[in-house]
Amino acid sequence: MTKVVGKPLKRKEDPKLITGNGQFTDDIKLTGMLYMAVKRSQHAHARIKRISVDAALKLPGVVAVYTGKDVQDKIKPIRSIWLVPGCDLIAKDRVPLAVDKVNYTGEAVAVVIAESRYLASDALDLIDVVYEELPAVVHQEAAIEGSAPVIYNDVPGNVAFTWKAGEVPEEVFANAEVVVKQRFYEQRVAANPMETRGAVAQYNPGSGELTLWCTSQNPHIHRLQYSEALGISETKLRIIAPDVGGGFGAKIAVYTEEALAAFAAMDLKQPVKWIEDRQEHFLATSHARDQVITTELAGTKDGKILAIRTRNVASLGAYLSTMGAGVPTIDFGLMVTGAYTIPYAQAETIGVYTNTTPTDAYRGAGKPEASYQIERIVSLFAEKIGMDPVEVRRKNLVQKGSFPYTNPMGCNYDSGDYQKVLEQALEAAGYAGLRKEQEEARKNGRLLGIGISTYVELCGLGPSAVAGAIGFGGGLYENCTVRVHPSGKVTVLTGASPHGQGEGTTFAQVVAEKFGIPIEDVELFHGDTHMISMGWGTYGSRTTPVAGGALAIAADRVIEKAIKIAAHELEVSPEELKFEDGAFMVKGDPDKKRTFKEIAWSANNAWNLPAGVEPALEGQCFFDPPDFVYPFGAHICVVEVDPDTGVVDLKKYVSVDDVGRILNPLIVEGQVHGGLAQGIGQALWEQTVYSEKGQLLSGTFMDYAMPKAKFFPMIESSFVESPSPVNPLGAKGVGETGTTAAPSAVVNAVMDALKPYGVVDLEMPLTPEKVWKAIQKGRAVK
Ligand code: MCN
Repeated sequence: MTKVVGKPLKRKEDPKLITGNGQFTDDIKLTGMLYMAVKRSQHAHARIKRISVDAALKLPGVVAVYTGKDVQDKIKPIRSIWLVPGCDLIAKDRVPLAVDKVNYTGEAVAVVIAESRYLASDALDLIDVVYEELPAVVHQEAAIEGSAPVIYNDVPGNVAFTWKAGEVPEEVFANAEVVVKQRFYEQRVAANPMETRGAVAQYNPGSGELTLWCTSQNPHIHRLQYSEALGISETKLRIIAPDVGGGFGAKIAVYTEEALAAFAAMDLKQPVKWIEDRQEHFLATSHARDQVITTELAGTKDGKILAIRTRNVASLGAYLSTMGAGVPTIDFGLMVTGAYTIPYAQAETIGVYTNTTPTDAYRGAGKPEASYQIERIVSLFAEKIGMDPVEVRRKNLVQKGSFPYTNPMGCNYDSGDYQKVLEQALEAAGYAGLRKEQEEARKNGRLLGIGISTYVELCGLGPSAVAGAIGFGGGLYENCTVRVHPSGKVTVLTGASPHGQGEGTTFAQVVAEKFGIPIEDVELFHGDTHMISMGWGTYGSRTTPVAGGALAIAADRVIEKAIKIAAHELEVSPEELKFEDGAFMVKGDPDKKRTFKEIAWSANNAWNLPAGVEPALEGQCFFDPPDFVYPFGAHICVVEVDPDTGVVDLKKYVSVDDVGRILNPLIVEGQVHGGLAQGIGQALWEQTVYSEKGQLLSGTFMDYAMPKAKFFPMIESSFVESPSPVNPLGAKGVGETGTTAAPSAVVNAVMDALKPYGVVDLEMPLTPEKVWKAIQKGRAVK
């Protein structure tokens, strides 16, 4: 049997999806199904004086209309689950429908249930809501000024919390030879998965069971929260995440529309479907980033970094979303020192309510922000002391041989050889040659820039004890069942919930190799709370390190049991057997053997089992890893800026990543490229924009610039594999590496290109207009 782990196999799940045979939430059609549409506020901040629904109710085909008052005693607010401790957090939970006041444009005020989606939509126009507009505050820095409108009377200054970690003694900065300080703005972005959110709810009034198909990255968390919000037992609530067309973090959060569809289905005793349209998605699905980060670095003239101090003013939006407080605090703050051995670090985050859509996780969640500020400030430091940015990195990167390395915030970087990764990237990019080329280009007035990012990321979320300590309202272990059928075919059940990442293939590779069977014989099932006892979902690049760890152990348990049965049949002791290439062989007598398939049949028919061995062949594991994993990488970006138009042309992008042991290099490369598209998208094009009054100005794809394939050069990716010691597969997560690495690599490159004009920093996205204006300003100064 050839090895399959580590092979670039095509994804098993793709033929179904690319031939249009997937089943997404919107594909579900049930008899007697009704449709829900949501009436949303057009104001960012307003008192609701009156809502008249009579005209909507009179429209033929409209079955029901619910307002905030109708449901306030029936659906509880959706709690945020990440209540970060020690920061006096004032949590404002999402209410199902606004009752007295709306706090952001797009907030739901009523829902219509009708016989068709179109009727439901038409009826929205017949609902008359009378508002008294209030002054709104959109930007977090404005929101904490004394004169700002207050959104909640019990949240003075709109400050939801102030969080602090680490401490830098004052004398470190006071005595430092070099201090660099810069304000960075991580602009607000939207996740924009191809499939928007949606739900189909079906209630059985006889049994009291509610089935909710929804676009979820973590169905068990959705079950936990919707059972609480709707007052229905977890045993009666089945959440199914069917095929999910991407999530990128936005489908972790627990929202209210799904709960409203479920409530309506129970109330009307008919199935109800709600599918978000793209405009609603821009308005109502969580946004991300939106953090103003001021970073100070203390260092020596010869390039040693002594301390990092950050202050992050983060916009939470109008409510505290599911993981809203954790992203700019724990996720961000613990990683502010990046991949460097910096003795001192301090992070402070101020979480601020604003009249905007709530913010939450988006691919990387806090780590791209942490990585951006450290990678930018390190490059600015290099600039200030006149040292090549590569040299500064070489001097400060965590050294090979010092793993596990504990950073000043207490994170234990698991494994790696950061120098090797950096050198491989420099070699692949032809760094020395590039610098020469740049010199020549500058002589000719061409603006060539080279940017470097040596990021490290915290992912593979677990262990549960840490989750408890940081106020994460759940566990972070993972659950896996490996079930061997009588025919020898294998079903794998995981508590994770992949939605595009490809574990249907990589997990099958692991099982196929362990059992010595074809990969076609293994099927992965996920995303159904009635089928899988528990799980915490797919996010934080945790599925491979954590759920994959559970998978490996569960598969080993199957082998352990199968060996006992084979030994019994072959009349030898289990110690006398070895299991290789799908056969249980007597050591020294390999012809005396049983195949995996034969033992699958024996175990399941149970005719002749050894004493004390139960029938069937199934292994289960709840794996709670001892620590997180820390992928590392060195990315090099080359750009050329057109001085006349400000257009940034991406000329080259090289990535070298260490994501531990790789299960499938094709999928891993795809994950890196996907993440890069989003990371580069943030650097150059994407931004969610509000007007001063809180109107969303980027509510369509005409206004929100998504990355397009034609904008990218051929990305040159390669890998270094340092197995992680914290899980049985030795894997680190890969899903978020690109979004974490790319923004600083690109912005460092553009700033390098603009160096002749004295430009130090520009806020992302680096649109042609912004870049052109900076060049004009630079020209004026020259
Ligand atoms: N893998 C591997 N070897 C490794 C690490 C990973 O072969 N050493 C493979 C995995 O087995 C899996 C894929 O790479 O097939 C990604 O695995 P992992 O890094 O464990 O990440 P998760 O599966 O937990 O996915 C979450 C991550 C996150 S946080 C976001 S956001 C994200 C992402 O992955 N959203 C995605 N990738 C996405 N890809 C798609 N298509 N759609 C999304 O919504």
